[in-house]
Amino acid sequence: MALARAAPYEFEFEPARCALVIIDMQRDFVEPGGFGAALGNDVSLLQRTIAPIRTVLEAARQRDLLVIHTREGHRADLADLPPAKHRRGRLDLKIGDPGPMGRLLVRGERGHDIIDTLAPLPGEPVIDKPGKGAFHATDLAAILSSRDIGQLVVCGVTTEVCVSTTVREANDRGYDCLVLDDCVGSYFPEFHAAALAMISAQGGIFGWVGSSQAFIEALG
Ligand code: TIU
Repeated sequence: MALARAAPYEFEFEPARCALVIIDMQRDFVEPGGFGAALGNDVSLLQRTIAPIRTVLEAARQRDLLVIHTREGHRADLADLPPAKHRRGRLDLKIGDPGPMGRLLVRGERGHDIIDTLAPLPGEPVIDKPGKGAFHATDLAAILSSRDIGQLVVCGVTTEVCVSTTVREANDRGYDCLVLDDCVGSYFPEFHAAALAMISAQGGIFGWVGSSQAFIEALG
């Protein structure tokens, strides 16, 4: 057993039953000209997460933790895109429309893929998800179950959207989640802070929040 400093109290974990889950570090959210920018956001606010995620990713690979990557996006024919999600925002550039990195949030397009710095290695599962949560309409639960994973260490973007939705889904499915505060980011600093506070409040109502440094120290 390993112990990582965290809030509301130390996160106790067994590395062999623990997975690193990196949420949606796609060009579409992190780079200019993608879906995040089409929503009206300043994507540069997310870029501070890249270096610490890379460090955690290397530590996890060294310790043979299961590493799982997720990507939000849709089929090229948009058949899995709910009309409500398509309409939402009254945007000039919508999901499926062409942008400088290809069609926005469409699988197989350059913008949909994970940034080079955090590119998955062969053998690391990539979960393509049509929603915000990584469990909804995916095989994530089956993959975690087949590897006997009980705990998730969560990184990625954005803190209050896809990270929080996934942590809440995981919590209801019986997983312990540790969210690394320097490895998650939002276009809205105040939402980032509130989302993290909501996770660890009330005795860890959804899970734990700690730093990447504390987690890496605990991994040894
Ligand atoms: N808009 C926003 O903050 N996020 C998303 O739409 N997706 C993810 O968080 N990945």
